[in-house]
Amino acid sequence: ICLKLSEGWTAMKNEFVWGVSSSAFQIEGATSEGGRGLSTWDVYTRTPGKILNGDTADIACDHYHRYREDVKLMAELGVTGYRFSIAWPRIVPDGVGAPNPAGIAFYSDLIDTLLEYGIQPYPTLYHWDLPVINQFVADGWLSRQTAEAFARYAGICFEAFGDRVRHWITLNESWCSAVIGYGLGAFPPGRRDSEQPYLAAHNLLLAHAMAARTFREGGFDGQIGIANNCDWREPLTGAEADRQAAERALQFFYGWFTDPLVFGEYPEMMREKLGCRLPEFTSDERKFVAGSVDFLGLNHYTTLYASAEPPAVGCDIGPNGNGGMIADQDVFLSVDPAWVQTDMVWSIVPWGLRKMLNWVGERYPGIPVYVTENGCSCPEPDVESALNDTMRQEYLKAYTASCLAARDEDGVDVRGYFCWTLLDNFEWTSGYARHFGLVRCTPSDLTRIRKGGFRTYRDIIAAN
Ligand code: PNW
Repeated sequence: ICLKLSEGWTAMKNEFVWGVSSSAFQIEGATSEGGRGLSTWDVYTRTPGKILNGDTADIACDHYHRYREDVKLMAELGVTGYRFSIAWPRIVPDGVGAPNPAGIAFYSDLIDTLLEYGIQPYPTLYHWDLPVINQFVADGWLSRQTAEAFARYAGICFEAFGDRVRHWITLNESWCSAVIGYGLGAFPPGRRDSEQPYLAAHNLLLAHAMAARTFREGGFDGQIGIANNCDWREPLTGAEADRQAAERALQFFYGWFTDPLVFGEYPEMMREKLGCRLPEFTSDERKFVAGSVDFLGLNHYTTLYASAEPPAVGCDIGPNGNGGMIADQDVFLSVDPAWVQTDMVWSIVPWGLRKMLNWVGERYPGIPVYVTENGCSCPEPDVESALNDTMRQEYLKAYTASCLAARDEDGVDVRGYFCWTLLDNFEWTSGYARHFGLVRCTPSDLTRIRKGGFRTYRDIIAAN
């Protein structure tokens, strides 16, 4: 019996998915090839002053032409899963009209190539590249029309790739779409508003739920989930007020975008605090919004302290801190000055991932979780520094250990870990000045160069 049990346990452990994550806009390039339509990010990157050094994603990693080489790199790494995103403007160039066969063919070939190498595809349907028409005609995520157009586009993907894809992710980091896009004004459409993030979030949630309904009613084989981001919030002190502040911060971050999809309602605390400023789901909507995820994704990078009162030190933590609509949560965020930071100015706090996974496991029992992004950007001005990426190597060892501790010691149902990311790429408003890759490449030298972290991650995967 013991032998059988241990065999069963080994089989379960072996099912753990080790993967890498990426997104279309950040790696593909070829922005005007293959019938691709324009996205809001194309327009934004071409607007002077928006992106560091005026970088654009027109070449990026040229993955559109080099995807076979990139899949080979993944095979060498030993991953069993690849989370990539499908560019909506490649599949439906004008957002709402006829599908584009060349776009469908590109992702179809990518999926076939992955399967040839025994790598399972985990496509994300929306990683921020909204077709411009949905922005300019429908006012983007402020309109329900965009959610409806998204569900239609999702249906086209299910039809085209559903015979080979078993795990679908609808939206990437809706918190960023809503808060950075409509609250802080740093992502398209660049709004700085205290109310729009709540409406954008509401339509994003409806978009997910409508797509999930299309998926389930279509009778496709497989599972559908979402990738929500959340950094850990640790109470600054043992005081009850700080514990509550940390809990509030987590509900305003992960709970905001997950509670409705599990329970059909925003977190009670948010409803109480925001009152009529928070949109409501109708009772009909609640029926298909609740229970619309088969699994949860967690994109996690860092940790901050949370407190009810301003802390004495370390309160200046940048645009994700206090202020704007973020003030609604009534929480002060700070860092421990002793924490080492990456060049995103994100602190390296590996135990935060374990606590975060426990929080997710407790709040949403019975739903499997995947770490859909986790990784580290290091200062790498040249090839030599990329080869000696000690910070990334240590980050990956510590964060994967923390992830596995949540599973093995705490019993959280964590099914996989996806490192962000395979290739150095277009890091949104930071252009090419940030380096998250296990492999170095730049638009001016597209040669793929394996970094030290590539070998570290390969060894972690080999040791399972
Ligand atoms: C995520 N923030 O972005 C995205 O899913 C990736 O596309 C991105 O490359 C990766 O993390 C690294 O940045 C984020 O300001 C962008 O809190 C900004 C924030 C968080 C995540």
